[in-house]
Amino acid sequence: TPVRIRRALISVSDKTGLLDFARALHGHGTELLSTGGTAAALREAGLPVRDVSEVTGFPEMMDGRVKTLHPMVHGGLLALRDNADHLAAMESHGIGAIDLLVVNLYPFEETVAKGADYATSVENIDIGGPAMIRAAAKNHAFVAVVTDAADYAPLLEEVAAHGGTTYAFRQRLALTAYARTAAYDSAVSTWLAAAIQEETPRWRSFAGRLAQPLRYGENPHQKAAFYTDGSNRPGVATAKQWQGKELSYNNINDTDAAFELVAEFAGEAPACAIIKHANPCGVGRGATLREAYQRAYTCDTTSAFGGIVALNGVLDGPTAEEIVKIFTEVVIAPEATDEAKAIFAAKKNLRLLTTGALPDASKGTLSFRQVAGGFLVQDSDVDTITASDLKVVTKRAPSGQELEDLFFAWKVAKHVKSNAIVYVKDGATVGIGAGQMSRVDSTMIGARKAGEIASALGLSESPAVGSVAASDAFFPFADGIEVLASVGVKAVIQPGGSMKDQDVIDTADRLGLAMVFTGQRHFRH
Ligand code: 93A
Repeated sequence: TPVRIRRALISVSDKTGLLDFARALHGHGTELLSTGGTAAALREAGLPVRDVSEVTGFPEMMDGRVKTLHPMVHGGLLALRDNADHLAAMESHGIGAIDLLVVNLYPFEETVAKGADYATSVENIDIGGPAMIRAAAKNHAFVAVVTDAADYAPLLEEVAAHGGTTYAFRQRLALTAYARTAAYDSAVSTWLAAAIQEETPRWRSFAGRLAQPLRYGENPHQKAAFYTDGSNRPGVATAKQWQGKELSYNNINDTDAAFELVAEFAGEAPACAIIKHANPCGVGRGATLREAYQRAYTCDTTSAFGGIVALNGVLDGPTAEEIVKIFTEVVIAPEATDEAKAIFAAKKNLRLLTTGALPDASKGTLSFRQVAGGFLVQDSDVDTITASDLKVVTKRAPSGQELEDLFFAWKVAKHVKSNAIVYVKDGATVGIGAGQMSRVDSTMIGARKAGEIASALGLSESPAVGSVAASDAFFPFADGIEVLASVGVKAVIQPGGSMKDQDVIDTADRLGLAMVFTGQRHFRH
């Protein structure tokens, strides 16, 4: 039988929706107990409310650190209503049963995100709230616990329909409650790890916070949700969405891939990446963002349709005008001008996200991959190379322009699924081969893509002629080098380290290619 809500304890930092909810409870005959600020808000709205301090017989003390941590509260939450001993204990100590707990916690995550100092952050670690939440959730056989304002309406509907809360409903609230306290403690742990610059605890603190249930997952028959990790890294998780439909699972995944790629070009010339299925189909830089976009688009005009566009600078009007010429799912940039926003406003479905800043490409977070029975955790791939890391292995060294393009190609290759081969000419990709099981296939696909640009633009020769190429991992055989040379590639960047390196170097020398080894690989699966 449903549990009638005779008494509710309400203690909320975020008072959104509180008054209507409390008024409705009062209307159902529920007695309201509250802590200081919450009680004051209810009283001001004319609702009858009892102070927890009256129930405990202790004032709130130590700056509020101790308000609800008392047997009169915890006994009322934890007592089993069908246990004679528990009932006797309640009776002899005058403990009243609490049937509903409504708590939202001190805003620790928000406080940290605002850049609060250490002491302020510590003071925002809620102790009494999580203790009550966990107590009420444990006793879900009898007690309902609401930790999210989104559950106010469902709770009232439940009460209206059943005269109280059903067991199934309380179970659901309990699991939400434990997810919340787990994420909360995880945020504290993550913050503390960052504050003391200790890497190890990060590995233990990955209970995320539910940010948004998604309509579905990668496919419509898969349920999905979006969780944030409390790191506040600028990106799709923290972005402001100005317009367009809700982001989908695939949108979020692709938008992240796009933005992390352009973050490689922070502080450099305007750069743009267009992503499809988590791979770039074009990356370009230019004197302006508009030019960077055009050059990224030109790399693969077919695949760019319905793509995700990321920019490393402020989206301006001219760039926006260029982008709206074709159908694009999402545009993400650090900022957007009013002019750009006005141009996008005419495209209702186009989602515009701004983040305020680019993420620091040299500082990663953790990357997760689920496998049956567990998951893999690793640092995200943040290593980069400088000129001093490069080893010229061929007779010919790359020219200055080639070297610049090699660096560009290498940065892009890091963001392409393996096996990755990236052709670049004058600061723009001209062919990308991604996700093949053999490296030579990726090499041929990239070359074919370059050929398609030539026919699309009516060029007499493929832009692969005179280009450079990056390979995310070593060439196991010389065949890939032969393909590159046959389409006109002049210089190659790759990790090196194959048993056949000598063969690969000899082939490059024979075909007049310059080649550099990075000693570092960028697998991405
Ligand atoms: O400082 S606490 O950890 N000590 C407590 O005993 C306690 N009890 C409730 N914080 C405590 N709370 C929190 O106070 C609740 O989780 C809620 O976030 C907040 C509500 O305070 P007020 O009603 O004064 O606005």
